[in-house]
Amino acid sequence: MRPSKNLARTMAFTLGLTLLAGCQSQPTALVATVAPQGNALQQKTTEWRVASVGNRTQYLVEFTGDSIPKDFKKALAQVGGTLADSYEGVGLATVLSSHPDFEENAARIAGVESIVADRVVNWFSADSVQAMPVNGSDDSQVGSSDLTFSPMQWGLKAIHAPEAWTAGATGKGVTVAVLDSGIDYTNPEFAGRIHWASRSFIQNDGPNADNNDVLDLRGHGSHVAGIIAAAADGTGVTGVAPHARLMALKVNNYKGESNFDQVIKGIVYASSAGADVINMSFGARFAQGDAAGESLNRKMQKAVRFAFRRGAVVVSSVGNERTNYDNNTDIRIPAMLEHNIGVSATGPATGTDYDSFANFYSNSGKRIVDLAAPGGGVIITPTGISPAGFIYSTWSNHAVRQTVEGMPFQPAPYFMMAGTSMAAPHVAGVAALVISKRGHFRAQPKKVVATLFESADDLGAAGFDAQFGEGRVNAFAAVSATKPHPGRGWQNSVRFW
Ligand SMILES: [Ca+2]
Ligand SMILES: [Ca+2]
Ligand SMILES: [Ca+2]
Repeated sequence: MRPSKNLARTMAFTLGLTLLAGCQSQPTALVATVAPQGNALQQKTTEWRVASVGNRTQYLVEFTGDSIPKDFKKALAQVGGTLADSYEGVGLATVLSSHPDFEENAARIAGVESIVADRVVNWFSADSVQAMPVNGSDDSQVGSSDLTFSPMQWGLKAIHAPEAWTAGATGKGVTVAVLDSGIDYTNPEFAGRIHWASRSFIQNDGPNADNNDVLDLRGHGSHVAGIIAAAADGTGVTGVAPHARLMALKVNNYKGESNFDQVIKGIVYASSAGADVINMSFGARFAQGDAAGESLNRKMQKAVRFAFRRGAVVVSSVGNERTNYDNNTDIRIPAMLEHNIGVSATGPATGTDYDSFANFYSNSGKRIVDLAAPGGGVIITPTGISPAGFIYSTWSNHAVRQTVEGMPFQPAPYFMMAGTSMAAPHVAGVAALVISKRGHFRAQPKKVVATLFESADDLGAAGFDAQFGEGRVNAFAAVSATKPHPGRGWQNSVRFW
């Protein structure tokens, strides 16, 4: 077991700036964190502790098939275990035991493929960066007194979202599940579009929290949700798919922590409750040779494969450690999972080039990256870092005040950030646009993915490459694609992802 005392000190993104409520155009806090130079981040794996309930250890069981063997509960009791949850059709179960030989004995139960102790991780910890206060914000660029930040939303322009809206694709009728820290549903940006099946899988989240509440006590989930579907109402920000419905599934607490079971529950629940798209802007990294880490990866893979079979398009961020995963054999979850679109980040290095690879922080590697999307860039000016490179979105008015890597977190309706956490929801939003425009693509993730891949704008090295994958997602081209690839058809035109 590894120490957990540092789990809460890390963060999900590389840069941030708060726009406080009621402060009009004057941001009262401008704090950015910048990745250290060199390779300091590259050896970092995610800290963890074994998941437990009271004095019982929590285990994840994988079955040889997708169903639960009929006598499993009884066999479990015989070796000192209790069934906590089972996922029929997925082939997974969560069990508890305090018996010292439980893992060994349970592995011998008929139908059990493998069993592993669950881990609590901080899903944002691999993104840990060094904090640095930055002065010299250009207030004239930070929106106007009516809190309209649309001129700052370069990401929407970069992916040609406005042209997609004009073409009639707005995400209407599509549900996007946001697996994250919850959503601040009190923000008018989400009014009337939070799915009734939204649900929390986190207990005791922060001070005074209602256990069943999906209210976002961190802000990260609300930022992701706003990128996907903030209202096109003339104020604040606009999402990529402003008419999409959001299923808020809280699987990370306000510190960013949870166990694998909670994330698996979120994936299985989302796909069972009818989510068309699932966004996961978080991740964990385990070293090659970490057999339990590899086993947890396989459990998560079963859940993602189930989501695929149920018709959901699964999207995740590839992480902010500035690491090329083609140069290592580490386990990156969920980015490396099959049937999951791994998204790297682009960001402006100057005022107008929106398509630079975000080499300040974005991971790369053909085995994790499928597509690239705006995540935010670092524009260095004589007076500091310009806010023009960030991604603007909603935050949470209920965020718990905490200091993460020297950066103060506080309640706010809007926030600007950078990271692959911001890139993935741009792709999730475009997937929602494609599904809304082409109703017959609903529940056919392969066709949606083929469309996203084939319509992406190729960047960097010609064709599929380690930084941009198939290229930077293009919303207008994606919703305009009307035919399968000539001679190949939808089913064969997509690279296995
Ligand atoms: Ca808005
Ligand atoms: Ca390329
Ligand atoms: Ca993939």
